[in-house]
Amino acid sequence: QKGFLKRKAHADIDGKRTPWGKRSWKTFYAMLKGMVLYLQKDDYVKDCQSSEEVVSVHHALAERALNYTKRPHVFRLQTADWRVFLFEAASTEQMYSWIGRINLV
Ligand code: I3P
Repeated sequence: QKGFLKRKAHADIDGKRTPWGKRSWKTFYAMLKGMVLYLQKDDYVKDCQSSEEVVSVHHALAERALNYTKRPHVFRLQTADWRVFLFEAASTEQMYSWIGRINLV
């Protein structure tokens, strides 16, 4: 699973609220490989090692972010270490595809 996603950090480790100044939406080229979500600046970066950010989705939960109404097709990702991210997909179909793939891991 690969594609562009916009991400907003909502909570950091242990569920602490992500501070002001670090909560804005950022675009990434995302690749899910195994239990790891690699977030890259752009799709020309082919190798995962140069990823800007690496998020483990082992024991993570993805679900549609129904409470977040400012943008369409947004899903929420809660990690095992209680970080929370919101991800905006390009379509509802892509949103459900990401949710399904993340929860399969
Ligand atoms: C955040 C940025 C986000 C906004 C967030 C702000 O500011 O404007 O777009 O979320 O609001 O804190 P910063 O860039 O300084 O981190 P929304 O797009 O969801 O409004 P929030 O603190 O209410 O989450």
